Amino acid sequence: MSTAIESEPTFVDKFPDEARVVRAAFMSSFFALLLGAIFGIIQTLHRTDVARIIPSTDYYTVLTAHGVFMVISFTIFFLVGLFTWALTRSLDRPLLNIKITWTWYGLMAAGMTLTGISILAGFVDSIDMSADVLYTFYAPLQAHPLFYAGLTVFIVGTWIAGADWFRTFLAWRREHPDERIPLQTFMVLTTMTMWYIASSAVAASVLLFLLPWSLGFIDQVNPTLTRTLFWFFGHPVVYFWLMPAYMLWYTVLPKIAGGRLFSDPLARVVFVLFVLLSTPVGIHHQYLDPGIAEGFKFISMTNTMFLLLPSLLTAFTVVASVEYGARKNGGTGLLGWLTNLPWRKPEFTGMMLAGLMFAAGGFSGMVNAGMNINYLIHNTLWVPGHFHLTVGTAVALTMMAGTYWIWPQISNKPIFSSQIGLFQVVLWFIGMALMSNAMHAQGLLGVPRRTAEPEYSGFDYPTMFGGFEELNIQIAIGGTLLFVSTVLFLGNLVLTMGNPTVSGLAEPLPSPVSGAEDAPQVLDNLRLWVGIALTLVVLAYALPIAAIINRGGLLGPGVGT
Ligand code: HAS
Ligand code: CU
Repeated sequence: MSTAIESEPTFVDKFPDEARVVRAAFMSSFFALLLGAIFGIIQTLHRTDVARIIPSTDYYTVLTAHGVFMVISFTIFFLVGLFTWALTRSLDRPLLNIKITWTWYGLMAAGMTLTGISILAGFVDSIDMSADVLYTFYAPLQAHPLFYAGLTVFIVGTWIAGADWFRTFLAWRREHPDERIPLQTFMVLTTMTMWYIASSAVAASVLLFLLPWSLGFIDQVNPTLTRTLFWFFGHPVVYFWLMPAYMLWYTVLPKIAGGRLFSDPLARVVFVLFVLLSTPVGIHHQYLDPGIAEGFKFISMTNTMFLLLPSLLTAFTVVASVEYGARKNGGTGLLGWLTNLPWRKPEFTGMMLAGLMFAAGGFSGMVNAGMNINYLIHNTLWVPGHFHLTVGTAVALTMMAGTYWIWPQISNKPIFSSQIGLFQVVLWFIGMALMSNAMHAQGLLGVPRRTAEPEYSGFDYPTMFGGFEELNIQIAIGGTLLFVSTVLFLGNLVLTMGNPTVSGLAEPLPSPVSGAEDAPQVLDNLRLWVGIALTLVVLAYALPIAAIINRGGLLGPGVGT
């Protein structure tokens, strides 16, 4: 009895209503992960010709389901859960109105259900509905209106979530006029600022063009325009996935390592740089689009190279913070300190392996970003290799590892098995090392992405070893390990939910070595950053979009012209 009173309260003890929302968001996220994983394994085995349980005509339905459930549903539901936790925790005050919080969660869940139904209906021949447009849903591919309507509702849900957090922050600001914005709240607010700017373009694309076109109100659209609006959103969305992982690396990982964050000001600089630079780079996905002049592509490339900076700063700060923890715990030597880290904890090892993989993913991103080398790898399997390291590992593995740490905080239930957790995160690492390396290599051999039958044997690379077939086997084995790892993660979590509640699980986060007081005030001036960010967006996009509309018309060139 007395220990329960003496021990520090966990998040759920302090904020039971918010904790319920966080758990609901995480469960939606993990349900999507399960669906995404099932389609993932079907697809890996199909493409590599190991097992074909679906007809190749269903391949794009599988690919769309895998992509949408993984990168729109799994990642973003996790984000809203994590941000709700982080904002409430770091402001140390409840959200303004929990009914509003449940409303945005409900909208997101309803929207994603509609979109999911429209995709899955593609498997049922008797239903005249399909949405095989892939997760990059631009024209000329067209989906059933339900797909776009569901996504719209989902995105509106995220907008209300952002408003909920901003309003709660403003209420806190009135109570604490002179305090610095707490770091986690700063991360939430800057990420949402970026999200509002980015998602405005996809909302325009869906509401002005794709939805009316799919409903039959307009006959045609300008594909280059919808592609450009998509990528205006499509690049920053990758940082929307990444920022929850960065939040965990900056604010939780140093604590697990036994130390403290090295520098709060540097973390703020990083998030501000993402607000400024995430959006005016989207054209780096369109280097091969004929409808955009080279000069605009060059500007996008230059901005992209600047955008490497915040991630390189992150590599430095996060590793320095982990090293600080290791040295505090007796670590010595140039690399000897690495042995003084809690490698047995899945939350630690998972995040570190995710970071290590991200270094490789960042390098393949640099290759993508170079205008001339991009021509070599664009539309090849290299690109899925790249994004399975970034979103598929840096983000996904960090989210799983983070769950091992955060779930006890939001439920008062200890993790069922840390050993299974450790095995699971290592399995993910091995599976992804095999799969993504082979994907990169096949990409360099010229194997295309997004095709059900990439059979190259008998052509240029017929050899079993050191060639296409061997790489295929690596992809199949890697993909299978990833599936097993996901099942272990979810199983462990379900068993955790069955654990009895206990007390004493609180893990308060320590303050950074160099704290907010060292950060220049200007960093917290969100209005200034929004102003500069919008200016950069206008500079990068006004002329290309004007040229696209000028040449192709708002709704395409029109029949006969
Ligand atoms: Fe990307 C395509 C360029 C980052 C996701 N990217 C994609 C696609 C996706 C995606 C999904 O320029 C495919 C879209 C489609 O379907 O067509 N990407 C970049 C660049 C970066 C980058 C320059 N991408 C990401 C992130 C993603 C993501 C992050 C998801 C979360 N990407 C491109 C380009 C294309 C592209 C072109 C188009 C390709 C084409 O032609 O289609 C940079 O942001 C990367 C910066 C990262 C680093 C690494 C820093 C290292 C760190 C590790 C720290 C270590 C720790 C642990 C913590 C510079 C931070 C240490 C451990 C120890 C044991 C010591
Ligand atoms: Cu990009």
